[in-house]
Amino acid sequence: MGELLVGKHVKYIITVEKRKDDFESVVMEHLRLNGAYWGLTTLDIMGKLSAVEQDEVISWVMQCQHESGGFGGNIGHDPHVLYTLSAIQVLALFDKIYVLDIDKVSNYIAGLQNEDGSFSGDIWGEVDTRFSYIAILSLALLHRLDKVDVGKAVKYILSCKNVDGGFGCTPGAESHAGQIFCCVAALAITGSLHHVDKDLLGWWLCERQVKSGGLNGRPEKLPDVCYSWWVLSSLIMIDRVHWIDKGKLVKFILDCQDKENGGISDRPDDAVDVFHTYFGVAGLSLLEYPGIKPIDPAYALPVDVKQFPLMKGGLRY
Ligand code: GRG
Ligand code: ZN
Repeated sequence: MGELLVGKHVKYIITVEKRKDDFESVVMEHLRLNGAYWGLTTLDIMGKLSAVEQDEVISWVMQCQHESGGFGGNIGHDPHVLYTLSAIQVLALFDKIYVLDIDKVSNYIAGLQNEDGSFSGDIWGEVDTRFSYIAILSLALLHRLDKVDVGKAVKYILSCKNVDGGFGCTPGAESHAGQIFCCVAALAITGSLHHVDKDLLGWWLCERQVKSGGLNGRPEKLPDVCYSWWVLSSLIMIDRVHWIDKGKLVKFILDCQDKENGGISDRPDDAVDVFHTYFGVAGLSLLEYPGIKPIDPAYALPVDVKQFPLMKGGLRY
C-alpha cells in the first residue's frame, strides 16, 4: 500500500488556489468560497495552513459579503447559506471570526428559518436538510444558536428520518449518506442524538462499504472517496465506526491519489479535484492516519480551532 503524499497534495492545493483561468477554476468560479474552505481545511489538517497568504484570503472573503449579511461564492455573487458557512469556517481556521459583524451575519442566517423549523438556502426558498445543518453549524460557530427555534429545527430534521434509520433532504425523500451526515451532525451540535436509532442507522451506514474497501452513498451505487467523509463522520458521531473495515478504506483512499501531481480523485484513476482531496485527507484524519491533525466530524474543522463553542468537554461522540 502507498502512503499519503502530503507534499504533493499541498502543492496541488496551492496551485489550484492560484490558477484563475484553467478548466477547473472556470467551472468552480461560482463556488470559489466553498473551494477555499475545502482547500484551506485540507492544508490545515496536513499542518500547512501557513503556506497561504492569510491577509489576502481574509480580505477576499470579506469582499464576498453582501449587504444582507450573507456571503456569495465570489465577489459580487448572490448570497447563500452555503457560502456563508464557508466564510465563517475559513475565518475560524485563521482564528479571525471577530472581523465579522456577528449580529448581521447571524440575523441573515436566522432569517432563513421557516415556520415548520426547516431552513431555506437563500431568498429563493429551496428547502433541504443540508441548509438545516449549515444554519445550525454557522450559528453554533458564531455562538448565536439562540437566534433560531432549535426545537423546531430538530423536529423538522426528525421529520426527514426514514424507516431504514437514514435521512433524506425533505420529508419522505430517500436516505442518502450526504443528507444523513447533515442531519446527524445537526443533531450532534444541538445535543439531540438520542433521537437516532444508532444500531439501525449504523447498519445502513456500514453496508455502504463495498469490496474494494471504498464506501458508496446509497445501495447499488459506486464507491466514491467523498463518502469516506459523509459516511465515516456519521458513523463516528453515532459511535459505530468499528463496524467497517478501516484498513481497507485507508487503502482505497490512498489508491485515489495522483501520485505524480498530487490531489485525490473520487475513484482510482479518475481526475483529481480539490473537493475529493479534502474528502480523502479528512477521511484519513477520521481514520486516525498518522501525521495528520484530527478533524471534528460534526464541525468539519480541525479540533484545535478555537472557535468551537462547546467542543472542549462539550460534544462527545
Ligand atoms: C461543511 C462538510 C461540510 C458540508 C457542508 C454541502 C453540505 C454542507 C453538505 C452536502 C451533503 C450532501 C448531500 C452530499 C452528497 C454529495 C454527493 C456526492 C451527491 C451525489 O449524489 P448522486 O446521487 O451520486 O449524484 P451517487 O454517489 O449516489 O451516485
Ligand atoms: Zn464524490
